[in-house]
Amino acid sequence: MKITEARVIVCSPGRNFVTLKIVTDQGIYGLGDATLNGREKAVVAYLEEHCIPALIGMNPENTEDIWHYFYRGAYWKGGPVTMTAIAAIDMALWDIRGKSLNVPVYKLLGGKSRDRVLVYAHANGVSLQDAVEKAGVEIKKGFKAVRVQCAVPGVSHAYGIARDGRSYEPASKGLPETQVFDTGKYLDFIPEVFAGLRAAYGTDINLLHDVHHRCTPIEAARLAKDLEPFHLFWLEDPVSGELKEGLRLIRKHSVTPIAIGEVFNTGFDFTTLITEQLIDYIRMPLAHGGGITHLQKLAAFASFYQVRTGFHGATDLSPVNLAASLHFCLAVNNFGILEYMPHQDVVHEVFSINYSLSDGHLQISDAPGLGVDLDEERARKYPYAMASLPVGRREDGTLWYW
Ligand code: KDG
Ligand code: MG
Repeated sequence: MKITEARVIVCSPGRNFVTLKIVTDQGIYGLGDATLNGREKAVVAYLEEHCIPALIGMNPENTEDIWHYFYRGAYWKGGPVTMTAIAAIDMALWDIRGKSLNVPVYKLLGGKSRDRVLVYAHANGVSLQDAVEKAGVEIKKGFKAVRVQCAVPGVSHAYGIARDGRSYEPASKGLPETQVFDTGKYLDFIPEVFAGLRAAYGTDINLLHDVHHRCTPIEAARLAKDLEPFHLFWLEDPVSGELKEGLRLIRKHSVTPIAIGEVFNTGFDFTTLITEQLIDYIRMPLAHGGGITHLQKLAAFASFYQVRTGFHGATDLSPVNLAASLHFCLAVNNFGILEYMPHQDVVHEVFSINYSLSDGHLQISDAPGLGVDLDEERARKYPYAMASLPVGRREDGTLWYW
């Protein structure tokens, strides 16, 4: 088999998505998600200028060699743009492999380790009472796990909370908007939210919370310790991704499980965290972490240390990434949980999907390959529009983590 063509499709049904389509001489094509929220065009250029010309003529069955060609062969290894491009190539090649063998991708990754994939829903409250009620709505829908974010009294805008009652979407059109954060108020308030949730719903429901890189190590240690009585499923990104040593301080003070890595992009970002047992869940998604080929290795390595997967799955990752994640999560033994934020209906005008939700779990059909498709004609109706993630500032104006 030979790759005869590859093209990048950029569209914006409700939000921007970048998709790589690789076509073979046998008429089979594969899709890969190349969306990097707020930096979409950088990945488009990387793919079009540097990867696609080299892909033409390659045998798409050689996924391992092709992965190393684009990773090691580039000399400039790692980074979100490079690794998103490599991930899209890798995902598309696994899609082709599944289609050419007429099997769903999970059967090529070891078959089913479980029947369905546990996902977590989102509850974003504008007040403590609203957060408790919103979590209740998700629990009623059948979710077994809910991530809860809450606006902090006295802080003008908090991470995860949509301003106008719409569902939360991380990026907004144009240049970044500014959000303000006050660590002291946040640290005092969040334990109250989880006390309220446990009082309302007891201990059966799995609760998660995303700190979104905003605490210093000692602040994060305090939060993890204060949240201990409420037995979170995980506390996510308690410190910034660059400050990996900060996780040591958290571990010294608390047994709250820790998830990190939605902004990491290679397995090398995780090796010390895993061998030192500083984390419990890997957040790096297939789409930003080099795809199935690389995450398979990281998951296998993590399994020796009983660290599990908990992939990022916000709406800025396309249905192609979600389908690939479902195949992966069905197959891998050390799966933990998968984030699930439903895409707007308009997304499914462009992407046809083969997964469905019931009882707090996602299931995927046995369609060959990844099983999702993209209608290029409909995609053209939704042209790219620049959008950005917010920037964070402290109340005195100092630029801070978002
Ligand atoms: O693109 C960035 C968003 O997906 C991210 O901010 C969402 O933190 C996030 C999460 O956990 O889903
Ligand atoms: Mg997050």
